[in-house]
Amino acid sequence: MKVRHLYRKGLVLLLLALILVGCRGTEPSAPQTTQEAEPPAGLYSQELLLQAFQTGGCSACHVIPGVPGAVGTIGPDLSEIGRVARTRLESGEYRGSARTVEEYLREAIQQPDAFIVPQCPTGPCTPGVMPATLAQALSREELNAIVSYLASLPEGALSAEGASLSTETPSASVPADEGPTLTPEEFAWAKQTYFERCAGCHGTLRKGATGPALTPDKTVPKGTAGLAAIIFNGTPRGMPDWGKQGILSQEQTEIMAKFLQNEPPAPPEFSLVQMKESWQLIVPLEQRPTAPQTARNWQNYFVVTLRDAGKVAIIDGDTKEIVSEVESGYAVHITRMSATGRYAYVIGRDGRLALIDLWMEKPQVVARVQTCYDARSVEVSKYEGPEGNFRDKYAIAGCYWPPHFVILDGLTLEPLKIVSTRSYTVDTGEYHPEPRVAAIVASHFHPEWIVNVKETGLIWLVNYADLKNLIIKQIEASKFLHDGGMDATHRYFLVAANQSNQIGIVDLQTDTLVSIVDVGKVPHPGRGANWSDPEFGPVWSTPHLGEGSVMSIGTDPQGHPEHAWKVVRTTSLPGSGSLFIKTHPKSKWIWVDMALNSDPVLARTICVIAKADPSRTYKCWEIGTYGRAVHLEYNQDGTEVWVSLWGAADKPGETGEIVIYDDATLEEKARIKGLITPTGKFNVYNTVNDIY
Ligand code: DHE
Repeated sequence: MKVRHLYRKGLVLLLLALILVGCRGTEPSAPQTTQEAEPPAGLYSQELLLQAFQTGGCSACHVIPGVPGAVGTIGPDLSEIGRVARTRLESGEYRGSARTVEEYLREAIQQPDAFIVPQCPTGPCTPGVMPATLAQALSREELNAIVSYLASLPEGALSAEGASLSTETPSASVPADEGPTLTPEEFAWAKQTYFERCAGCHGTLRKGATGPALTPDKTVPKGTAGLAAIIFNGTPRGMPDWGKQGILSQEQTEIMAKFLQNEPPAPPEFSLVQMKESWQLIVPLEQRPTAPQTARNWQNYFVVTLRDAGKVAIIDGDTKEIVSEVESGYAVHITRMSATGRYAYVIGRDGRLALIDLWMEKPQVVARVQTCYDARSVEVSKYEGPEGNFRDKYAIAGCYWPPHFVILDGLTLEPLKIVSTRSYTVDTGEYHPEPRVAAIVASHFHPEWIVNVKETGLIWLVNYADLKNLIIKQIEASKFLHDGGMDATHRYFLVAANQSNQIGIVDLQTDTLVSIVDVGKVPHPGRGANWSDPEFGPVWSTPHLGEGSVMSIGTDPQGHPEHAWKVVRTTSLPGSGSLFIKTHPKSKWIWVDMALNSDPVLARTICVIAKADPSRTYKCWEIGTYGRAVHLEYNQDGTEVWVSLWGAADKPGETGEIVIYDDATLEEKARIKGLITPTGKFNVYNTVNDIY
């Protein structure tokens, strides 16, 4: 008689023996020890088994067949744990005191560090990840049920067609409205922290994008312990290890885990009227300089995000001196330049937009406005041609919450027009209440912005020639659009649909979709890198968050039609977690980071690939002894590469610096020290001219 048949009846007799589990719990009940005599196997219902896995939070860290949502990658895959445990016991590799598979599994749950298996999905398994308190969260019956079930694997695995345990609707037995309770203080803290740390990837309404959805139907089955484990330890697909980094305590990860099991609180809307009320014209046009007041080469300025200081530093690329430090928005994100290069537009995650005049002797903010509560992108109007001259005329800010974009006067930031991006997804046509605005790029072919609407997967071409009769063309691409840039001719725009593992390509001359290309796991190009491959001709490259590779796509349909819009080359990197890649037309190298790799050494390592031999990396090295190496930018003449060493604002001596390399020799030239969490750096000339 097959075990799964017994499950269907709700009662099962398991006879098998058991291995290592990685479940965790926090709320103590009766402590259990290996000394206690336990029944060898149990009679238990599927409801009890489901409850047991949920209480232990096992699915957050492990793959467990038949258990809904158990696809965790922090601990070992338990698909065949019964058999694996038996082999381990027989091989002599095991060093604990268990004699049977069941004892082995029981020990793994009650004393997780008694025996550490060598390999976890992300690298070597380490002690202390699976808490010893797990067993305290489980009743004796629950523990027995887990042990018995795991011991039966793989033969005893529940089938997909089996009982509710193996369905895709895990919330069936746990109603979504039964989230754990929090005190008002805990709730307020979690709400704010979620906005600051989590909403960027998971969405304000928690419907998911760069990170998975965190609605109660998904989170309740994982349980407080399981969610807290993920928040604490991170995941190999790019979720930061908030606990291990020391940013959240164990207690705080548990409060956040409870918050996530409740319905997300509805955030407020933000109207054009509110925007206008927030608008400050600090230096009117007539009081601004009519010619550069500085003798410095302002076109070689770098505007550097000092993320956690809420500031940008304006650094002279020639002398490496900090010319000015300017207050901008909270957790400042990116800067773009006006078409003439004179103005810098800095957007903070809080939606505050600052306009900086780089012609001033000491650049300062000349206008401010709040565009929304949560923003990531800003761009300017760059078009000059038969359809008019729009250089420096408009700016556009793209928001995560509310999901909209705003068109503003380019010289004063007066808000002119607001457009919601709420609509229907490209694949199934479902209504999405929070389609966030990701990258925005200005076309050189038409008076248009390319506005990438993340969750719906639509690329909107917004024609700004007539704001009163706004024309928007919607191009069907792929869901989870995030970041991207142009090819070397600026005719084509390539954007990562990150969780779809695809790159969407648009022809900006004809305003049509060219292709959607499959790439590796979670592409993250920044704006990408354009260069000429010795074998395949002009290509645009992206690295990935989810795998250690750079993929290059042919971009020359005229000269190399056989390679156009195909991945023609994959270059391996030593690790995943890449955020940015960069090159320059004059350079013989392609530079790439691995900033979000969970190994601290790789996180501060950068690699270069030689354009002459792109089959492998030429050289990789650590740029410092702490922090993460992130984002690369060339100086105006393409002879230097600036890399940020992203430290921690509260660690004196390790807050961050910029390391400058000679691009010809790859030798270090200079360090600009004592910066607070430098991340993105935007060279005026290269940003204006889309050189990357
Ligand atoms: Fe970014 C670009 C969104 C986290 C540094 N980032 C972008 C873009 C988007 C985006 C949509 C493209 C803007 C454009 O071209 O118009 N970023 C997000 C997020 O949603 C995410 C994943 C999570 C969040 O909560 O914000 C996120 N980003 C980060 C960081 O943690 C980084 C590394 C550090 C920081 O300063 O915040 C970071 N993002 C950057 C940088 C760019 C960027 C430096 C511009 C790259 C370029 O060369 O153009």
